Amino acid sequence: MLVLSIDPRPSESRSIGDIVELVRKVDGLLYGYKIGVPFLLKYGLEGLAKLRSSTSKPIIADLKLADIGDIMSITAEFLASVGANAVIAHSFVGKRGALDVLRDKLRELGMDLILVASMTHQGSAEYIDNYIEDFVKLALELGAEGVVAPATRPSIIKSVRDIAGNGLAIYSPGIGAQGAAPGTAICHGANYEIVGRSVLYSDNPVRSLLNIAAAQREVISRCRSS
Ligand code: BMP
Repeated sequence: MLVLSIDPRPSESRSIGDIVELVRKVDGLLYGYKIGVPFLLKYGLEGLAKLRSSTSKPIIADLKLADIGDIMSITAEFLASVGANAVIAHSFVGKRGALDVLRDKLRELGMDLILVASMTHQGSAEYIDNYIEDFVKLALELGAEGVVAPATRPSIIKSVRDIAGNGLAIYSPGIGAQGAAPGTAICHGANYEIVGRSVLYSDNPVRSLLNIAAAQREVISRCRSS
């Protein structure tokens, strides 16, 4: 139920080979991986291809696309060419000429669409959070696989789950570096918790991930038995 977000810094001393080695060690603890702009700037599409060949787990390309449909579709083709399984896009660009076009392209490519319903940072309340219900309904209408909702604000996850029913997976970032405790988002209705820097940037990423996975299991078993 954990997704590892691989967001290297520019000063990252690890090569993509080192990342692949880490992936081999932690693969069994994870549902999948999430990469974004920092990964592509650091390791390129070739790096993504290497990540692909090191795991059979889902790889989510989190570029938070927000463009016209044709251009988002071209981006999706690049990502599909190296085996990414899903793409995250912003909901606010709307359906017609944007997300409907992307959705059709992703279907053709055999990839999933994940839309942003709400975000972890405080500024999400300034604009995005006024439209959570619309965004979740849009995700359902488009046949998206899932939405992103913040582990930092579990009550939002609960309302997203209420609107989505079982129609969407909920991916929830914010564990660790942004302060959310492992397991909390899942106890509020999320399917997957996303963790990045508190694992990747720690002195011992494998141990950090093991600790987070154990904490997640404990919190989930407590909330499920209460
Ligand atoms: P970290 O655990 O290092 O805070 O990483 C969280 C990851 O989730 C980052 O890749 C970030 O881009 C992403 N994310 C987020 O933090 N908040 C959101 O609302 C949506 C995200 O995709």
